Amino acid sequence: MALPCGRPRRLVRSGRGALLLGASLAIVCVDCVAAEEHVVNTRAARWVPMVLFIEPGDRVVWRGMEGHETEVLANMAPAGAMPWRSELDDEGFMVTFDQEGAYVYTCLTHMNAGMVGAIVVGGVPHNLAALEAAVTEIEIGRNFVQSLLQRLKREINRRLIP
Ligand SMILES: [Cu+2]
Repeated sequence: MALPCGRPRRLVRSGRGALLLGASLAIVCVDCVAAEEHVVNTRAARWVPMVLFIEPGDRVVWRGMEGHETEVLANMAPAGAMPWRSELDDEGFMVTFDQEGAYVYTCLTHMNAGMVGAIVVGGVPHNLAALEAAVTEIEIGRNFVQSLLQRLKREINRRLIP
């Protein structure tokens, strides 16, 4: 049974079907968005990848965190989303993203060196205008966040808009 959604599927046998011993095992598509885990790495004072596209329910794990921390920027996440902030050196820090939209984060230690990144959850984010408004509130590293948003929009156009 294949549904044309292009996402991995979690298949389970129903209890009743399993009892039928192969006569006709009932296999149902429970959900078409089985959670995936994505890795953001560090390379010098950069996040790799700088812009990451994921689906709701997916997890992001930050690696190579020695000397770094990850923290979502104020007002740069979808309304109602849980902000995150790791400790310094928190290798394997992990966030599960349930809310759709775009998130912009930094390593505060290296914000003035341009260590900013973005995560897009779901389709074309609904909060781009809010992100652009919030940029004006940033004092240190604003130009880096501005160029990140330009890159974010380019990648959205390339990846999400047919
Ligand atoms: Cu850093």
